[in-house]
Amino acid sequence: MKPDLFEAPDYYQLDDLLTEEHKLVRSATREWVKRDISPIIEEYAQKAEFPKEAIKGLAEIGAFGPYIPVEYGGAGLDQISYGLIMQEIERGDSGIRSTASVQSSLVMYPIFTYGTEEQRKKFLPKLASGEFMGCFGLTEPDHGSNPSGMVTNFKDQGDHYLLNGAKLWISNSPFADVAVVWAKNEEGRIHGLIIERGMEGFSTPETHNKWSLRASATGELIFDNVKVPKENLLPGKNGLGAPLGCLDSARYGIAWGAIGAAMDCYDTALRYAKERIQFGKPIAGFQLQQKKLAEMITEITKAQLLAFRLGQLKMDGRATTAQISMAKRNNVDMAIKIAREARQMLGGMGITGEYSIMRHMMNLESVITYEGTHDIHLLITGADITGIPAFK
Ligand code: TGC
Ligand code: FAD
Repeated sequence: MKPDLFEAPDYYQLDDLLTEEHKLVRSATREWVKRDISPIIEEYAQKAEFPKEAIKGLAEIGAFGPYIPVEYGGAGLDQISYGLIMQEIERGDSGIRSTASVQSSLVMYPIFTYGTEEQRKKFLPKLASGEFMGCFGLTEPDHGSNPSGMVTNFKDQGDHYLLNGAKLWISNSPFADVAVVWAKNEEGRIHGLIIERGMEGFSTPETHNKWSLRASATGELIFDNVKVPKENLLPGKNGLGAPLGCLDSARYGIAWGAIGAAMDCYDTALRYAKERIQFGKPIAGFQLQQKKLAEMITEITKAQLLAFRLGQLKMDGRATTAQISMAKRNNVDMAIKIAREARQMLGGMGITGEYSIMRHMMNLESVITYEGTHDIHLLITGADITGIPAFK
């Protein structure tokens, strides 16, 4: 792969709106990605393997629980810093960002928000340091967009619960030490349970043959009469709103992350277009190529503004689920379109692993699907503005 010469576009001088802490957090993450991810990521994506050596670095830059308080091992940062970390990591690779998203928003967030003090103390510091890796089990083979139909269930056996069922498409499951799993009790109410590796009847087979997110490990969670200690139930919230609350946090991170992937594609295409000579001049001098580049920077700038304002709303406690949906949907769509255009600008070279664009493009096919598909997010906006849910 070519050396990482990334220069971040900031067409509307958004840096003026960032604090010194935001800039420090961003530059630490950017430097780590350049040093530790860019040189290795193509090889790991080609061999479809998660680079486990990235775990230590992710913990050190504060990517595991950026906004979790310091007393529980988190970085104690604000929501804009969290977004910037996700942006910079996804600039390197969506799969690495996925690992950080899952650990922070889908494992640490529910334990912090819905867990007991004992659960927080037991799990959060180890998750923040990367000693424990986590995964989040909501999706099932027959219930993806419609998680309320889930069939995974647990029964009260007096001194423990008995868990049965299966989850599919679970990021990090093949190597996770703990899984936050959503299952129905005997009354059909959804609860979160912390499942630990080693519990009898719990297995995590890996899903192979992915053309997307190849540097992220994806798998199943299978529960065959798993005895779960009662203290592993998350007591703070139940019902579908509990997992959906975690998704709000993860989707917010993805809205920022997708900007990173788009910036990398734009920056690569711009540099290539200025250097590549055809018909006696750089291809950047042709109007058709300029149209692509001009549209890319316009869309990136709009996405940056959307994410920044959403971050402000989130810090004020005013960001709604529908606002987060809009940003996730818009920014991932923006990124995938830019990746496709940028790929074409590199001609044949664009399909090789010498450049990051094709990898981003394929990764974004997962990002546009997980955490709510493109169409589900449109329906969330539709329901919000009309007051009429059209899901069913
Ligand atoms: P609906 O009737 O709308 O809501 C059920 C209950 O939940 C409440 N609620 C929320 N609460 C907190 N936060 C939110 N964001 C909430 N959204 C809704 C709601 O008020 C209601 O409460 P109550 O008390 O009345 O029961 O539910 P629905 O069944 O109609 O579904 C709505 C729909 C389709 C939008 C929802 O199910 C959905 O978002 N589906 C998409 C599924 C999804 O996103 N799955 C993601 C799986 S995790 C993943 O992909 C990780 S990828 C990891 C990586 O980054 O690698
Ligand atoms: P389906 O729900 O079957 O949807 C198929 C198509 O139908 C989609 O285009 C969808 O938009 C459309 N559709 C569905 N319902 C409607 C409707 N009402 N109206 C109009 N169109 C509709 N899940 C987890 O729980 N944890 C994870 O860590 C996780 N990681 C993932 C990693 C990867 C790489 C991938 C690909 C997925 C991951 N997922 C995870 C699962 C992901 O959230 C689901 O794939 C996603 O929610 C869609 O569910 P589905 O694949 O079952 O598609």
